[in-house]
This record gives sequence, C-alpha cells and structure tokens, in this order.
Amino acid sequence: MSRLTIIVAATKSNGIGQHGGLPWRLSKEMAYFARVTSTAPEGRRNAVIMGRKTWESIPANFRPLSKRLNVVISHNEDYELTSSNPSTPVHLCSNLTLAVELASQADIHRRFIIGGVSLISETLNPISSSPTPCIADRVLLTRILAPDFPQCDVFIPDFSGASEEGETEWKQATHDELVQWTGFDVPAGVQEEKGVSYEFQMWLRQ
Ligand code: FOL
Repeated sequence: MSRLTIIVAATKSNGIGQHGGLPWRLSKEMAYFARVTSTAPEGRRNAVIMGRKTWESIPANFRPLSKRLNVVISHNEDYELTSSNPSTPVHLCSNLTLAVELASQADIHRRFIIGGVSLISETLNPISSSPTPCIADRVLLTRILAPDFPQCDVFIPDFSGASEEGETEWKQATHDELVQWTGFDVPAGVQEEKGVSYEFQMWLRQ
C-alpha cells in the first residue's frame, strides 16, 4: 500500500479547528503548507486527500488547491464539488481506500492527508482488520506553541506520546531530515507570526 503523509497544524492540546475553519490566520505557515504539498519533480504532482468538511473550509477562490490532484471523500455520492478553477483536477471518492487508489497513479509523487479529524484518526490508527488499511508513516506537524487557542472545538488524537503498550510508536525527525524530505530550506526553530509562536516538525512512524 502506498505511503501517506499527514500535514496538520495543531496546538499543544492538539486543537486544529474552530467553527469549521482554522483558529488562526498565519500567512507564512499557510505558505509552507502550499509549498510542501505542491513540490514535486518535473512532470509529476502530489495529491491532497481531504474530507468533505475540510474541502468546504478552504476559501472558494482557493479550491481546488492549484497544482495538486485534489481528492475529496464524502459518503454522499451526489455531493457537488464546485470548482473555481477548471484546470485543476478534483475528484469525489466515497471512501479512503478508493481515494488512495486514485492517488496512486504513476504521475502522482506524494499523497497528503490534509484533514479533517476522521481521516487523520483513520490513517494514524488504522483498524488492522480492515482489508486495505491506509496507514500514514509520516506527519508534518506545525506545532502551535503559544497561545493555546482554548476556543478550539476539534482535536486530533495524540500520536507523539507513548502508546498503550508503553513504547513510542512515533519518533521526531531532525530538522535536517525535514529539509531533505521537503527539498527546500524550511525555517528552523520557533517562528513568530501575529503573536503566535510555532515550529515546523516532522514525525516518522518507527
Ligand atoms: N497544515 C498546515 N501545516 N497548516 C494548515 O493551515 C493546514 N490547513 C489544512 C490542512 N493542513 C494544514 C486545511 N485547511 C487552504 C485553506 C485551508 C486549509 C488548507 C489550505 C488554502 O487556501 N491553501 C492555499 C494557500 C493560499 C495562501 O497561500 O494563502 C494553497 O494553495 O495551498
């Protein structure tokens, strides 16, 4: 099964959203998201796989996300995907397995899970009985260090701590490994934007 990378920005309490959108507006952080998910070798592109609510949370003039194959998951097979940009492909799939299959064509370089919580949870902790589990082996986490954004109303499961068996399943990569994987010079250390401090991190499943 093909590799999946989760990309997410989360507070220390793992908050990621509020009222159906992002709790913050950080233009440099968003530029990092756009660059990481768009960077691919000549002649290939990446896929961004998302749930229906995440699709709706992207400003209408930015969706589908340009230069990327957009795959939206909805159990409603009649869901209307309205596109502001006919030159960027967007597809509807009824489940994650079909979405990953679609995003595994030869011209696709990397597959990113961009939210929301149910897709992130499903790929962090796949049900092993599932016939075709879709498992994420890498998380590009932007850790929002301060403030805590207590108004968050959606949270991802904690993946970086110890598992039930007591061993850590995830290990943080070094900053050099993050730079190498992305292929561009990601800023190191604590970043500051509009009074918010955050850090670009990469985590790997051991
Ligand atoms: N991961 C990270 N690191 N930060 C995020 O903000 C983030 N957001 C989502 C998923 N993973 C994330 C989901 N929400 C856009 C808007 C919301 C969104 C994802 C993307 C969006 O408009 N993206 C444009 C950038 C436009 C700009 O530069 O302002 C894109 O082209 O990617």
